[in-house]
Amino acid sequence: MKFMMAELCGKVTGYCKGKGGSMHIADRDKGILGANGIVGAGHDIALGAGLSAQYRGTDQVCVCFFGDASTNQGTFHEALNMASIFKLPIVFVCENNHYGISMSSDRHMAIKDVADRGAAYGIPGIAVDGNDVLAINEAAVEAVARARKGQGPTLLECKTYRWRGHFEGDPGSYKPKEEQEAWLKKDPIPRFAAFLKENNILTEDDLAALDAQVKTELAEAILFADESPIPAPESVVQDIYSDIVEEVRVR
Ligand SMILES: Cc1ncc(C[n+]2csc(CCOP(=O)(O)OP(=O)(O)O)c2C)c(N)n1
Ligand SMILES: [Mg+2]
Repeated sequence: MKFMMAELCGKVTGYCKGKGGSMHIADRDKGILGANGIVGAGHDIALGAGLSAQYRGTDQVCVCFFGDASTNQGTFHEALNMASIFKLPIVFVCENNHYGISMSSDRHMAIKDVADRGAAYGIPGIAVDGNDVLAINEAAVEAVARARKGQGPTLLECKTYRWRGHFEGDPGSYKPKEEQEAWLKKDPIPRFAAFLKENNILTEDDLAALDAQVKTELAEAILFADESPIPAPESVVQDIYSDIVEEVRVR
């Protein structure tokens, strides 16, 4: 949490030394190849990661997260086709929040379910309630097992909703009020909390303690980011692929 917060604030202690920012957080030690500011670019990066895992004969599975609108990009279709014919160990997870910036999914695609797009490539397309933790877990476990058995990729569509605007400062006035209200009632956090209580897994006190723990963790992360230094100006030419910039600078 604290390295992530530091990265968001452009601090040297961040995951990418403060040079990736909110769009490009990566942690290769954890197998996180990074987010990408180019909508649709992640599908092809995942394809490469899946091919690499298969080529090296590991039991790794690449999990690729993306939005509903990104599935209209050519990269999505190319990646699904190639992943399918090579039977690559990839789980394509679409977080369908029903909007691409201000455009609703009803307007940006002619079908209801992104999951249907799997059929065009011979890939199982599974649509699940994206606000139900256990439903997602069940579908994900199955998709990962399938990938590990060498049976190829799965397209998992998790149907959910974007509560706020596309960015802070976007009032989201294009979202119908009734639609917004209906989705707010499906908040996955209280839903899962209720499940845990009903099944005597956690008590009300346990949940309150968990809540307090998360708040503390967040406060510590913010403090860590606040107190961390900004990167040195010369670091702008470090950690890049080419040394040309360094030569230019030295000259
Ligand atoms: C190639 C490209 N085109 C356009 C944009 C501008 N853009 C940023 S986010 C976004 C919408 C993405 O919607 P979706 O894929 O549904 O993801 P969400 O933000 O809803 O999670 C667009 C068009 C971009 N970043 N990259
Ligand atoms: Mg979206």
